[in-house]
Amino acid sequence: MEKVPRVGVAVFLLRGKTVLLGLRRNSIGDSTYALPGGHLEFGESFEECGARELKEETGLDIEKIEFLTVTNKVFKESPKPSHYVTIFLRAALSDPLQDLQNLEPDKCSGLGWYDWDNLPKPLFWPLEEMVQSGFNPFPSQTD
Ligand code: 8DG
Ligand code: MG
Ligand code: MG
Repeated sequence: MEKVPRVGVAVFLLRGKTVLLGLRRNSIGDSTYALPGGHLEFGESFEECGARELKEETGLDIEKIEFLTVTNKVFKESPKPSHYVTIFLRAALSDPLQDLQNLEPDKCSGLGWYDWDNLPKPLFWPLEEMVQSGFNPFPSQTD
């Protein structure tokens, strides 16, 4: 396959002080905790992609989807190096009582809500870098 950058969309799904993370089973970032998300498909908006990936991976319906930031990363550790421009969104649950389901167990060995102040280790390295840089996905108090 031709070496080209691809577009990823990852979602900080926020519930109270917690965020949804999954333990990845993937050649990129295997056995690290990452945000739900996936590849932008032809014709999609970022928000449509985020909502679709959340539904596919977790069964959850989300709302209040907002753009947060974008990263540009080369993943040299995977068998075939890959390059992603990744769009980060934040969102809320449409209905807080929805069931969380791990619908892609071949790609994820477990999903859970984690306190932002006590994130699990190891985080997927691009996410770890964001956290280390002081990035915070929660709306600021002054909003
Ligand atoms: P798809 O077939 O469902 O479209 O893809 P996927 O298997 O769900 O893709 P993914 O690896 O979950 O996400 C696509 C890429 O986005 C990933 O390989 C690298 C980039 N990415 C980041 N940070 C994060 C993150 O925290 N979570 C996810 N899921 N992807 C991320 O740069
Ligand atoms: Mg996916
Ligand atoms: Mg995914």
